[in-house]
Amino acid sequence: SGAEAALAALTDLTPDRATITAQVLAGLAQRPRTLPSKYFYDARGSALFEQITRQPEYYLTRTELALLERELPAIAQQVGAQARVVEYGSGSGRKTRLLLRALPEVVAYTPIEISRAALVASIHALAGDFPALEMLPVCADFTDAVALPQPQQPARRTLLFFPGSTLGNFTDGEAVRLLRGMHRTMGATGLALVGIDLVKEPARIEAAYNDAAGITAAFTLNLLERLNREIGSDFALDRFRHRARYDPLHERIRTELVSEVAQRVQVAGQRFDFAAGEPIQVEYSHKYSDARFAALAAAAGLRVVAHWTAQPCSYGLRLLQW
Ligand code: AVJ
Repeated sequence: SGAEAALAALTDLTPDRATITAQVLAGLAQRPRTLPSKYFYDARGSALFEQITRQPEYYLTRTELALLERELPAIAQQVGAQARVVEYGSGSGRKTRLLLRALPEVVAYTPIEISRAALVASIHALAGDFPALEMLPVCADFTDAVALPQPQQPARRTLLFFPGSTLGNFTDGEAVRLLRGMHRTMGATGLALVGIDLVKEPARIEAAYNDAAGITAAFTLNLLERLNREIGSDFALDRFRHRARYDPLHERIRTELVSEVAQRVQVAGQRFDFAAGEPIQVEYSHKYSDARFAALAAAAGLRVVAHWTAQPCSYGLRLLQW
């Protein structure tokens, strides 16, 4: 079947235990201490994220899906036929399905996803809908330089799809580095379609990261559970709590795990002492203005060639070119 062929072609560069351990130890040695948000996405983390996208407060996903549905004919016109689609952080593949349906004669699809469980599930789902499509999946951290598998048929251009405001999880310096990498991946004739959450009423943003059902809190705490299981740490899950606050100066949500008591944690044989109330910085979710986003793109040698914006929960799709 299509799914079997795709899974046989899977490039597996899943971060291993040594890589995760080294990055976690480096983050915990910093002040303030940090943990990488990319490690939220184990099988349970990806499932919790899907649940977040269905919470009433989390406006991002439903706004972006509606915007995509509305603007895909215009996007398809810009991209043209016989594109190779590369997606960063493909997750469940829900948005991919809309895109692949709208683009004419897609040559191949390469999802790059850090969660192997999410990647395999999305391949099964997409293979059913697009039986003739060549899928070349890559399980990897897309911030690493990854050599992408080449399609059998030549493509007219590469479309790099980076939805979900995942760019917002990176600081400006990291975002520029990532956009430069995308620029290299898509080449001179390529395009990038990037989804970004836009600045808006802070209360609305804060609510999205503090849903009443507590799914986001469970998602954040799952990071500690994952590390306990995979790298041999002993974080006490009932002694850290999720905190997400909007920082208007940097126009971003800052998500932290706050140590509720003074405590010692062992991580891969090293000891870390936490004071009562001490936070671990785990995630940023930047909210962009048009000017700020255009400046990031420009710093990476890219320019915004088309933009589409949804209201009232303002959210944008931007098409970038060399
Ligand atoms: C993965 C970027 C879409 O930052 O909004 C959701 C991750 N974190 N709730 C975001 C997330 C907490 C999310 N993205």
